[in-house]
Amino acid sequence: MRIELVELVDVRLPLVRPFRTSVSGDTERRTFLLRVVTDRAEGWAEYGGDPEPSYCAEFAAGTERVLADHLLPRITGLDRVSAARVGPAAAGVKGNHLAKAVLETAILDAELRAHGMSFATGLGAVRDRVPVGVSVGITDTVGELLETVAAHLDEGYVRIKLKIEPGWDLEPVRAVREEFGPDLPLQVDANTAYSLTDAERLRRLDDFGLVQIEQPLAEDDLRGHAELAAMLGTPICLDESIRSARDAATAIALRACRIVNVKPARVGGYLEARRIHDVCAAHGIPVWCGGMLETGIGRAQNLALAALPGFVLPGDISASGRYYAEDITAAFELEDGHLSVPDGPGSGVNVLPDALARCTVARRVLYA
Ligand code: OSB
Ligand code: MG
Repeated sequence: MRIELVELVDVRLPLVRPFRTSVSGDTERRTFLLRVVTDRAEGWAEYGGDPEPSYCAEFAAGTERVLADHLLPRITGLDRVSAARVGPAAAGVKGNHLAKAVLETAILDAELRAHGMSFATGLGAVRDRVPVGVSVGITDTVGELLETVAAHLDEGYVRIKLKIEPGWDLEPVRAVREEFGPDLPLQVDANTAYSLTDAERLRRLDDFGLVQIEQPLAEDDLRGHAELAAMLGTPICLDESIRSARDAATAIALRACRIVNVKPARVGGYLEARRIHDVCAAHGIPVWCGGMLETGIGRAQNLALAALPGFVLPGDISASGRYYAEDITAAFELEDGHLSVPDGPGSGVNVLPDALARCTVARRVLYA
């Protein structure tokens, strides 16, 4: 397989409701899609980041430079390109996992399509449908939060994740727990908003029977997470801190987490995501698939990952309608709290040209 063309498509999709976290507040998703045309097939992937370096250090404009100036020159010359060859060929470029992920994933999509194989089969999926949860942003009032959670439970979601930050933690969590009862699988995500001096406050979350508390401390603070873990009854899950299978091995050895959120974008792609799954499975650490408000492209690929055997907790992979009134692929619908894992070639979904045109801001050829 040889690369013939790489095109970047800037898109803007309005969110059906604003999504606020401890680090960002968005009313629309602004990202880009990468289209890689090879001599065998065409592949698509979606950038997992934002225009701002708020979730992690990477951001869209910087990623485009990295792709154009540093990654593509190392990959487009290969006469036998494959997803597995991207990592070794790109090893001279430090970091930039989101950039590497979008490129490797578009190539993987093309490669699988060339073989008529689905992401699910290629990655080793063992399920045809997966139970899913929903990540609920910070709202202006507790009343608004309760209404939002009630609506999601009516839709059938099997677990609820609440975004928290200092000042929006004990009160909303208590209110949701009291309103919806002790059996609701409930968890929280702080996106790094706390420090160890908040340990006493975080320990009070133990009263609410949470499944996990996700990324309470800074992304580079594994030691702090280990100390905090020793003080909390609630299991700690790491998101931002885990950038590789080696990070997962280190965090597990340090007892910094008992659960891992796997996001392919954050770790450099689906191949490293699977290696993290394998390391965690070997240690008896449950994993689940995180989300970055993906369009149908990334959602389809994440569903395949979430169908691997070690993904034993419901992921942040909600139905299309939780995010977008109009997606750029056919919509994913919730059925009895589950989403179906696509089984067509590659991601199993195709970009709808008219829908894509409506949300496209610009297109640029990065390599031809
Ligand atoms: O920390 O998990 C996160 C969205 C954007 C950036 C970071 C996170 C999230 C979510 C939403 O929690 C998950 C989703 O439904 O896509
Ligand atoms: Mg998170």
